[in-house]
Amino acid sequence: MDASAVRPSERQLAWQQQELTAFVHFGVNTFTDLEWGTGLDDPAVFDPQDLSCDQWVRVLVEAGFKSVILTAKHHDGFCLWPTRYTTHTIAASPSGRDVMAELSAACAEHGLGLGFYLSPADLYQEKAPGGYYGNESPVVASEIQPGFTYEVDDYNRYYLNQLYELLTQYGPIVEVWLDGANPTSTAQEYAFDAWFDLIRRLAPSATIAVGGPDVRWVGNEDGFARETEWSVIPFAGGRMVAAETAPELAGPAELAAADELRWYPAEVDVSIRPGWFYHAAEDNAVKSVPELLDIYRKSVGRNAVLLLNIPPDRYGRFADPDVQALSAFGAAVRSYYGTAVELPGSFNVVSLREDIANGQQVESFAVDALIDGSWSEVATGTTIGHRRLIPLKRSVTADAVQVRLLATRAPSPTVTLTVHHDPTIA
Ligand code: FUL
Repeated sequence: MDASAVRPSERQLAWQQQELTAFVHFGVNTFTDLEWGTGLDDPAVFDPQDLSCDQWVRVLVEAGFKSVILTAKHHDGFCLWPTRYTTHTIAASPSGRDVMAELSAACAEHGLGLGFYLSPADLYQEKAPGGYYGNESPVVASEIQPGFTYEVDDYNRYYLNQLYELLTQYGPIVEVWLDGANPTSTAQEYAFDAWFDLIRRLAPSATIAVGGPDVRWVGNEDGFARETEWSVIPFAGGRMVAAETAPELAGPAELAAADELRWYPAEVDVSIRPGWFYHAAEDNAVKSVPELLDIYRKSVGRNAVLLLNIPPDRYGRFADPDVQALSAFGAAVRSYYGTAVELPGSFNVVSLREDIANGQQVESFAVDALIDGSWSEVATGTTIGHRRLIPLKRSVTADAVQVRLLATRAPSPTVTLTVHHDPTIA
């Protein structure tokens, strides 16, 4: 197998080029102060008095985000759109406002991509009388819509119906996020093949992330990718050779054990606050700009996409500390990482990029700086991929820089080197 020959699909390439995507966790938990709802939460608690998806989207666009993924349904099963298939939705809440529709309109107006999280685990369907989750119903031919017939049980029919609504009623969808967590151990098979088929047919350019074939979970929720982060991933028997959380996914041992290689890039999901949902008690724990920039270097700067969660508060708005942090983070990214230092000059970050349309080829590299007439090595690293950012121990003043490719999978890949100054690095 030739790892140098593996290429991203068009949808994976477009996804990676976004670099910054936003997550929005919003739902009954916002009002009950929980991270995981019970499933029997009263829809009446969902009562944002000043809901403004427009505010979320304006803040995100200004901060440089390219798309947003809403928890249309979290594990508790409460739906933020008025689905026809359960009454456990915003339609039973005091305002009845369709959050998916309002977010979709704001995204269309401001040019932000829209994605959704539709939790496979569903505690309402598991616990409510007559619920479908784990009800041991038979697998039967089920017509979701004309032309969309699948052999599935009750819960998978419910899930496919909801996917159909979300993919057809809210404009173009760029990413579908299939979380793997399950708060209980109730047995329920997921008909992934049917789900993926429906998503591909209704939204061919949408990535199917985390539980899906296009984008993999990086393996932690703390905001960092690996120092060596490959997008070319070894598979055997249809599964990744190493666990998603393993320290190494695509080293020589994993490659040797593979019967297939796939382009399967990493996404780094992390929250701007300790929790995924809003809790007033965490208003003082919003990540600072230096922390966010550290996450940026360790995610976008390690060949991943950053999926940063910003949870709206009980009014239905991003809270002030989050707005301030996001706006300062966006300005810092533009100024420190969007603009290169011209040499001669001083810098404390080196940035390398491979053109991943041609695959991921660099296995190791070194960067040298021309200081007072002689070259000295200032940074070394392994993989590059879409972008690699390496902070230096101290600032360097140089006349020129050069990259040396020490090991590559294909001859002479094109690598772009720039240098940057980030004053927040201690
Ligand atoms: C996890 C979930 O259990 C959390 O509540 C959150 O949604 C996170 C992004 O994924 O698996």
